[in-house]
Amino acid sequence: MGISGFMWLRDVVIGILLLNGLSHCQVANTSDVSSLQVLSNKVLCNQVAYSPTSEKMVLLNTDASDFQIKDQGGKIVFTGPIEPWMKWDLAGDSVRKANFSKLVAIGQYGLWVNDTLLAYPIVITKRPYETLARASLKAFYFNRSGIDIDSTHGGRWARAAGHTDTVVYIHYSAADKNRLEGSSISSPGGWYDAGDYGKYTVNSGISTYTLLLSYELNKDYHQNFHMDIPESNNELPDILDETLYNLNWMKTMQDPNDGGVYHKLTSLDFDGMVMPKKALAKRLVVQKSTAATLNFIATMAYASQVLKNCSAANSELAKAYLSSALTAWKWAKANPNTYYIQPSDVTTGAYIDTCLVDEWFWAAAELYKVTGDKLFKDDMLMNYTKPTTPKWDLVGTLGIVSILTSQKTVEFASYKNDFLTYVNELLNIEQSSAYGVSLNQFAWGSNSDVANQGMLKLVAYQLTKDDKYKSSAQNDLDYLLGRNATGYCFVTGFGIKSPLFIHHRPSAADDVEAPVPGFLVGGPNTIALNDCGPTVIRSSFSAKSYVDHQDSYSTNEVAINWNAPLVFITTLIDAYDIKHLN
Ligand code: 9MR
Ligand code: 9MR
Repeated sequence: MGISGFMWLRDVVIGILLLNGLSHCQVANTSDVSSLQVLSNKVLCNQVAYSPTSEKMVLLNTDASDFQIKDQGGKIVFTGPIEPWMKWDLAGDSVRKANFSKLVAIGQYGLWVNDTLLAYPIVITKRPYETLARASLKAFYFNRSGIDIDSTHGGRWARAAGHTDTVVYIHYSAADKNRLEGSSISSPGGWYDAGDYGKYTVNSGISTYTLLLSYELNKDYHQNFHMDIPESNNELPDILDETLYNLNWMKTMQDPNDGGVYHKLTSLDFDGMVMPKKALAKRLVVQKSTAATLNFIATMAYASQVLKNCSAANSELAKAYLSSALTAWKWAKANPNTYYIQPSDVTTGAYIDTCLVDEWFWAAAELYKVTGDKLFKDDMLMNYTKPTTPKWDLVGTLGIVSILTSQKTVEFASYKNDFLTYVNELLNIEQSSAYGVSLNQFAWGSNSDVANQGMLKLVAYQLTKDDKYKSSAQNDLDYLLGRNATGYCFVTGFGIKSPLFIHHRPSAADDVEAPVPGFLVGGPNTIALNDCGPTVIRSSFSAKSYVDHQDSYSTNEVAINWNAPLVFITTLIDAYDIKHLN
């Protein structure tokens, strides 16, 4: 394409900006045409990119009958009909689908309706998610506690270490004859949970497991996948190095005297919005709990198996993780109802879960898989429940996925049927949804539900090789990258309209304008409508109830359990895209 094409595009875009005053336009630098970006509020679309072969669907708010895709020279390369209006009660509005999956030529395009440019650029490219996959895993590195993020690896977001956690006190709720109140242990490393500086065992479990699963189902890809972390030059894949940083911390959360696992390691109250180095409140481990112990067992047992099968990994470590899981199991059996109760002097995240059937199943499934001991199988059978979308307090499906992707799958033939039935239900919801997504309720961290549904669909694709599952996962990714009722691309550093003011202490307190990149924000929900005080009004429609405001911890925080399924789906889709190229 010649320079005149670019000139043409620039003139048109500037003209439109002046005449129509489109509400969501950004023109980064009009002298550099390649950085032009246009996003009208009449379109909701994936703002990152599509691969040539993927589904390509956007949502429009227009009465026109058709739309056009034009290349940078102004040539119409695709015309298609706009589908009828469909209402989404959760968003309180109606939209129309426009599909251009048949356009497969690589390029940067404009989306036009009635001679008006609504979105530019719509990108079709090889490996559209390579950078995003890398950034979403790198976010874990940025959230490491107790380590300097140096400028070689952290770039603009380099920062000094905080929370070395080599002296962590035993809270009275955690005290016993072996470890007295006020005595101390060492519990270094691990990731900060989220926008706060706590380290919570329960949420660490699902996050760590999800990254291990990403490795396990996509080994060849991860073998060559580097995200430039201090360990990138060793023999282990980066995703395992990153995961070990947290696993080794988790291991310290177990009391070696009895095998029980502390629920969390935090200060008594949330820190202010300061850098890690400036957050100096004393840190404590708080109460052992059955939930934390079961999450610990499942994660350690799974990790031991993954490491055992990885020749570059330390086999002694694999054994140590299994042995920790087995002693923790004894504690859990002896203390099956030790639910976490937030002590009155502690106000950090509670992660309370009082229904542990799913945790029992998951822990037993992982132990059965790795030991083959029938005792664990009995516990699995006793605690099996039908699949659901995984969450930090709903983990049974993780055990099901582990079984289905292992050699033990033949022994549990009905699981596959149950699993696919559930994923097919998700596909049915997506098919009949105005916004083309399976999500039909908005909880805290709604974006992670979308990402976890995408993960289940990709597991279904791995099991069946039926393309419908992959297309549906692409729809989930499109939702996260902008085709949602807020118009935001929900991953920091990506897209035309992206969160800038996340509830993330380092992003808030550093002197870099841009937030730490690669983080998926929690997303819309109506649970804490007033988290920014009375002056910030959020939509009462849950799908739209999101605000890019630093105080909106209920919609604009980031968290390891939300990023982990994003890593899973972006790395696996990127791996499929590589296969397609070969
Ligand atoms: O910063 C805290 C965030 O990490 C938690 O997810 C959230 C909910 O537990 O709480 C945030 O802390 C807020 C507290 O709950 C209420 N007062 C304001 C705090 C900081 O914004
Ligand atoms: O993800 C958690 C969500 O399901 C709960 O409703 C919410 C309030 O208890 O807490 C969320 O978890 C937060 C945790 O308590 C502290 N760190 C930040 C987590 C994400 O907001």
